[in-house]
Amino acid sequence: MNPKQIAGERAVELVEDGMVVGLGSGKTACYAVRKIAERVSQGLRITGVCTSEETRLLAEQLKIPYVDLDDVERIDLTIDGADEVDPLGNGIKGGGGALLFEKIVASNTSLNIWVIEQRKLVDQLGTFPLPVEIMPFGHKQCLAALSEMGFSPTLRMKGGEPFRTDGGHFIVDLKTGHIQDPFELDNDIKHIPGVIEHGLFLNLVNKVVVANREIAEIITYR
Ligand code: A5P
Repeated sequence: MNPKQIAGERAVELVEDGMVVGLGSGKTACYAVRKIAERVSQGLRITGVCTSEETRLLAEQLKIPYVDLDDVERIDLTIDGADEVDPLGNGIKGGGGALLFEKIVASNTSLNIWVIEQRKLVDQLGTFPLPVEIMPFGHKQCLAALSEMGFSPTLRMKGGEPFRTDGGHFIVDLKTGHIQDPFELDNDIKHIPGVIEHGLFLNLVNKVVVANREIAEIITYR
């Protein structure tokens, strides 16, 4: 079976009746959403909170009940994908551009679970380009500031236009190389005017479901 499917479906075993569940974005999270829909059709009662418009459309199509984040106090459990995960359970997310809503949802979740293929486990973060969500207003100046920090920023494009996030912002992908201190980088990037959020998810994930072609293993970090 596809490792993304194995990881996504394994994580859904942790979903319990009555939970408010964060529905992640990306291909791996999509397998989890489909599995949740299957359990809902068999009687599981959950309330979903979506991390992107794409996931909201999928939840709608699969008849998973969902509400806005503003309609709940807290999310019990969120299942989401990731692009890289280090040995301390820090990660890079946002390959699909949903990082802002994903981070807001993750920050308001009691149990965060990431679902990944084994190849995404790394010794040090930074091989995957770090997505940074920025304001369209003054984006050239923001890119210049990121360039001065030595990151060779690339404005993400789609169909000849800058890619727009669900929040209406742009995404810049940074070549950071191996990140020695992700907490320092978090602080440095956030201080640039125009930066909305970045894809470093630090101290946020509780469990990671890691899958290869046959099995899924669960690593608990915090
Ligand atoms: C969406 O913006 C991302 O954070 C995804 O969760 C991440 O890129 C993993 O995606 P895949 O599961 O599609 O690899």
